[in-house]
Amino acid sequence: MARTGATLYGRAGSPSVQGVLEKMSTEQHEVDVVVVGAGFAGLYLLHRCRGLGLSAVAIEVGDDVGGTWYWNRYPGARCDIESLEYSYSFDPDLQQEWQWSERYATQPEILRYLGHVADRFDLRRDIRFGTRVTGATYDEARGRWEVATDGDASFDAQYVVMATGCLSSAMLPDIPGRDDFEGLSLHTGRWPHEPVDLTGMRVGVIGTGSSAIQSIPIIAEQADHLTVFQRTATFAVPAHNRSLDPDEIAAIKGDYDAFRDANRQANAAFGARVPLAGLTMGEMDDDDRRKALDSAWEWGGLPYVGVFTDVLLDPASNEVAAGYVRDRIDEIVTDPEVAARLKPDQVVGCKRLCVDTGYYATYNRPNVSLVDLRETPIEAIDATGIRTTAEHHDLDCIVFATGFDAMTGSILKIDVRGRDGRPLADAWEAGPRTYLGLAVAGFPNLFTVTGPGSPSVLTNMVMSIEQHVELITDTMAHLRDEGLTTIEADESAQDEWVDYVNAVAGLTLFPTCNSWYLGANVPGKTRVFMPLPGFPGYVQQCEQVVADGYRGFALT
Ligand code: NA7
Repeated sequence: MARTGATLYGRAGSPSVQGVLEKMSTEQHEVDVVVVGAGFAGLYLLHRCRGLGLSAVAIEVGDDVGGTWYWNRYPGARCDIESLEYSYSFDPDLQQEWQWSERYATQPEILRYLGHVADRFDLRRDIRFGTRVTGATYDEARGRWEVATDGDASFDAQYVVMATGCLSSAMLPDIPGRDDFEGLSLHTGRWPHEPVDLTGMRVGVIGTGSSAIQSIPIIAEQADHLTVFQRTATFAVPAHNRSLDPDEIAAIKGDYDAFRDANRQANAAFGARVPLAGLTMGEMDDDDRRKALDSAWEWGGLPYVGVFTDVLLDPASNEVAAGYVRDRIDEIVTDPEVAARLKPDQVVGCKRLCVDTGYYATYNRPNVSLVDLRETPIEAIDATGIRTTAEHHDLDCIVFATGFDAMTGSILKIDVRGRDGRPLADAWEAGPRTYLGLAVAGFPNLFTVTGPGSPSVLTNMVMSIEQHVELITDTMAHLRDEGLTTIEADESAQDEWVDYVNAVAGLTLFPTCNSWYLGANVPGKTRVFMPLPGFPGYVQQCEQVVADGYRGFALT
């Protein structure tokens, strides 16, 4: 079979310094708000700013809207939150008119949806596509941000809002010889836009997180042979994806507001209609536990970790939920040795649960093999494949399903400088520090949407994004109406918030494994549990902060 010799994962790499200098801003634009990114958050920010009479521009590296859904085009890419929930609620007409076709939307369908939103609200005219924000410097004398890009414009703005997404900075592992591979190298999070045909290829997939779990069954159907390189076995619960029933859609759309409100009251802002018992494991007898586990498995997907209310709090409860999945793996996978390797030994839900379609069954195919990197680690990649301590695997294609520098990666790629020219990278050296996941002391008028310290990735992101965008834009309007110009988090409020987030996380089992929630997947990244569990409580705290006259912020 032919080798392409192509290396596609570098597509969105940083421009050269020379390139930046040549393009150095010839035009400077004054706006009220610079929004970084044009995904779910960036689009809604533009719409809200416009509605409030604030001039805003969104700057987006991609050539179109979509954010993470623009880049993650790997085979099988789907959202793990149901489509009727993972969509904007801010416009009644929009949510009525858009027709989702499946229970879990595919990446192309979500991208079409975001394209529709951009057109419907005429947002594209305020988006600079194909442009990367390289720096943002706060000018204390003027109380304004100077925003530099790699394009032909720079911006002078009162506010900068990081709508950069939590999972947008793709991570390539530092494996010796990685760039020597002469076959096709792909990263799931930077998948090419043109179709990739893996037919007849010997494909290696590194990683077994959500992206791998979704793509492996499809790659296995195309490839001549698929070898999966697994470092940590993963828990996957079936999606039971299906076409949406028109009656089901009509029932939800008949009172969409009530459906949204119920979800906002749910701990993770989704799944309110899932028939879970709402009991701890200890409150059920063996029979009821078994029924609850069967029913959660049959329902499928992320709500599985709510099978008992204490799954993420009590190790004994967790072990029962985890053991059930391990038993299912034994039932699905025919080779007992392969089944044993596929069984995770960590806490279920500690790393984000995967939602699969035929993942474990894929290992019953004769053209699929599993390499356990705990037994035989990768030594190197070379021109023709991957060498582990046991053997060399000849490959035509390597798929890096190795994840992201989550939550902080994309923000810290930008040279953000606050008061006294202090880099954000310094302020966050010992891990990200924010107030409410929204603002950073020393960085006035800078906001982060679903930033570290907010519920973000532990929730339905669209609900969290809407809540943040509304809070941020209402705050800007409040300042304007009060004749104020600057808002900044107090250092002491921020310290208290960071301690609070750590304390809440410490009550859970989340800090017990090497997850991207903790930054543990990025070599050298400080281990800090970044998201805050619990959406409704967080929203109440934000509302109280505003009711108390923006407690914890200095408004000047
Ligand atoms: P994830 O969930 O971070 O998964 C990355 C996978 O890659 C995971 O299995 C890692 O193993 C593995 N990995 C990372 N580096 C290496 C190296 N050097 N060698 C071997 N294996 C490695 O990313 P995804 O893109 O799948 O999903 C991210 C989120 O997107 C997901 O949670 C959903 O919210 C959507 P590890 O577990 O670290 O041992």
